[in-house]
Amino acid sequence: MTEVEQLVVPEFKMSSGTEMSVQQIDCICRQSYTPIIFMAGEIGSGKTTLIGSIHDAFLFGPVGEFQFAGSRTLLAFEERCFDSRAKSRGNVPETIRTRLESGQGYFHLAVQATKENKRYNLLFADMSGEFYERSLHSTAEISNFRDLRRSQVLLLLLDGSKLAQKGTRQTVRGDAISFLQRCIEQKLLRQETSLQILISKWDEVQQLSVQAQAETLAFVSSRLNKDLLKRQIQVVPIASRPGLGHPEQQKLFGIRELFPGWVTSIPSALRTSGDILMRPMFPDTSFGRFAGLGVQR
Ligand SMILES: Nc1nc2c(ncn2[C@@H]2O[C@H](COP(=O)(O)OP(=O)(O)O)[C@@H](O)[C@H]2O)c(=O)[nH]1
Ligand SMILES: [Mg+2]
Repeated sequence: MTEVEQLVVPEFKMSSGTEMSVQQIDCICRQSYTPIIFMAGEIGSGKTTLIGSIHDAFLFGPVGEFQFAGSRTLLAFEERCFDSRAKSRGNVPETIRTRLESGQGYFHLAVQATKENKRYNLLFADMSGEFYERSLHSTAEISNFRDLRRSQVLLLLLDGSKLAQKGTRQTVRGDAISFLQRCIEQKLLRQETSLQILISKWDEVQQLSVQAQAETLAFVSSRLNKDLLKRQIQVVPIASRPGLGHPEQQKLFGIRELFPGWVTSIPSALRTSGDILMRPMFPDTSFGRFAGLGVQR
């Protein structure tokens, strides 16, 4: 072996592990279909804790029928849940605030379905709460949400502890309605994007009477519904990281049921109504047989 040959080192491409920008996610989206789960909500509504807790749960084992299969943003995930974990050994769990300058960062997760041995990619967009709040005061600011147009799911997080109180609930619901109406007017929220209203910190609402819990749910659903927004809406109570005193299995309360739907949501470009795209154009050739195996829902 010559001296030059000895010096040749194989080239490895390593990702930095930090949050990804919208330009950086294109390489993931080109490789395989990748649903984008877009998170919006005021500062402190629990967006960052939600993704941090999903990552945390995968460190301990599968989530439902999915197991962790990799991430290009491991460092970012770790950063988000480190503080939260450390504080949860104290009294109240606490998560670091998403910095405004980071604006909207993407988090990548690859999971493997244990039953069908199939790998899925998905991306979470964590939108700084400052942008949500600014968009309520200025129509121009809603343009910061333009990437919502390419998302399969919009998670709008509303702080459950504020919704449970009569003094604050009107503002939280009113802001949510204004935000959604602006997104619809600006054609950022497409009809095919699933809209899920997540009532966060449900562990705090659960400390109230059963009647107060039902009232909180009814208060949200009475305005945030199909009649007003002309589209299907799911309203789901969640607790990503319940406070101390709640059993371990209550972690990801409400999210475990939603997660499979996020993983398998199909971008509109791949969705077909009827079998037009799926029907083999050349049924007798190998190409035709391949085309016949198209995506089905
Ligand atoms: N009790 C409780 N607190 C939570 C939960 N999820 C988030 N929080 C707390 O709410 C605060 C704001 O959360 P964060 O994720 O930073 O909100 P963001 O600004 O929307 O990203 C933090 O102190 C979290 O620890 C939850 O499920 N239960
Ligand atoms: Mg945040």
